[in-house]
Amino acid sequence: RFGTSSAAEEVISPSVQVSYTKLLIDGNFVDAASGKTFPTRDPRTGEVIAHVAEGDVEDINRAVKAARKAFDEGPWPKMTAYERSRVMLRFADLVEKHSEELAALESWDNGKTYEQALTAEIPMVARLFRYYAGWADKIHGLTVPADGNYHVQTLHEPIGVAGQIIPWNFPLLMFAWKVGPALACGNTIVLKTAEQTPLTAFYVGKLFLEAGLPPGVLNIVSGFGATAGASLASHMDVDKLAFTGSTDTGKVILGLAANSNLKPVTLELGGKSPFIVFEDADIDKAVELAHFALFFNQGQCCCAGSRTYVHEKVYDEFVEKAKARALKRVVGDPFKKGIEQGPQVDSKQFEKVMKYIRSGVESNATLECGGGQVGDRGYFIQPTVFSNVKDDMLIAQDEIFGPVQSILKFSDVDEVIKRANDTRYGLAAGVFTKSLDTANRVSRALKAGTVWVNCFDVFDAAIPFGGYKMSGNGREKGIYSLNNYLQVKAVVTPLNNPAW
Ligand code: TXE
Repeated sequence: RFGTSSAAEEVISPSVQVSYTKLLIDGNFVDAASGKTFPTRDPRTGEVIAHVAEGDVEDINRAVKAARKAFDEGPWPKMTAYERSRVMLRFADLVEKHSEELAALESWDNGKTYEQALTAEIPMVARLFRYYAGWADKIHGLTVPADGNYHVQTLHEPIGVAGQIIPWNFPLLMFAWKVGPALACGNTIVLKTAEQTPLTAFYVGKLFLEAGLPPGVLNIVSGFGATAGASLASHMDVDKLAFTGSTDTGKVILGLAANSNLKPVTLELGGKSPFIVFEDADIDKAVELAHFALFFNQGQCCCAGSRTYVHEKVYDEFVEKAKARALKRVVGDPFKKGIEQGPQVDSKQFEKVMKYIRSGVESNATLECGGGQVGDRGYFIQPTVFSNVKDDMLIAQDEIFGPVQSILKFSDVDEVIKRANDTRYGLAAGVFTKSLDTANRVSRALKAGTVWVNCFDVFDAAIPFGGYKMSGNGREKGIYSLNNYLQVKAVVTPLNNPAW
């Protein structure tokens, strides 16, 4: 173990069984058409947790057909908005009722700590569905004062069958961000889970049926990206696609959508977010938040504060304290009390992070602490801190997606704004200062979808989230996400036309 915890041996999770491993299509759990399955593994050990149905083209076709029928024939889009919101509220209650099993399953499949899943993520899932249930009966168009003698109105209609492809870092939260607004607007859905973490989506799929969601409204297909994912992205009968994942895969998906039926695509992709500490900041707080901004969820956050810029006057003090904090970080079995960091999700991510650590060392950044594996099984990595990082180093440019903090030095405001923006990404940023003028100036100058001032990773169902530049397009959460799932129809009717 890296760091220590007095109570770290106490197991705090309930035992949980894997009850659902088949595709959810048209209200039934079914095998893949091919009969194939694939293993999902425990990141603590690499051992197989369960074999899960491996969806492919034929299964996506079946799921899209069910979603199409449920959309065209109802009852979902034809139910009153109030009835739809009631289903979503009942679902949120069921999520809360089953929160311990859900958190345990999420932790087992992903490696995140049980405590984090139980106290932060599952409650946010329930909150998000309640938030969007509240929107369901408040979505409406406008009357438009057009020239001429016409009555002009806009109707905000559901877009149809939504395809949704989600990643593995926050399996249930990503499910909620996608499914919540789509359902509130009256759409039907085919969702593909990430191959690393298929388990919890099936579980909540069952809860949705229990809540009264009609069959075919939400179809869940587990499987791989190049097969099931690509066939969803290129399907001619999918009306909209939402994706969260890597920038490279985002490009592929946009191409598939363009080359099929030009379905609109929203993308939430990678990031390399700056976390800027000015000389007047409360250094102890900034150290703690910079640590949290990077190491939270094993560093597997698209918005991780992965370029820590610190003013030269406080740089040495900051590095010393950041190193001390990382050395105290408790790494171990995510089911045990007091553990702050579990394993990376799989061997591929583990290898990727280790490769970047080697690259940091080779490019002569100073390795302050960490850099190695914890233990000899599973995918645990020591909390790692590099100082003297330069902008052109790979570790300052690429998304590492692991517990590796890179600390860079700056001297003035204009310089740090320029350097913070000098990246292909633009997802988030953090600004730490006691000066309102500096905070306002920098937050307006940064090209990022979210700027957190003297805080970080503050998420709320109502706050929009999304990227500038190659971090994606469109916004999720809040009122903004509704537009992704609506068509606007203008209806024009002549008034007092004698010919009629
Ligand atoms: O991502 P992919 P991977 C970043 C992070 C990570 C890297 C690689 O840097 O290290 O991406 O992770 C599906 N057509 N992020 O390989 O490939 C896939 O099955 C359709 C940041 O896991 O983007 C999964 O469901 N779908 C990110 C989803 O895309 C395809 C979160 C994500 O996988 C597909 C995750 C294809 N051709 C990784 N290929 C974030 N923004 O939070 C793959 N998929």
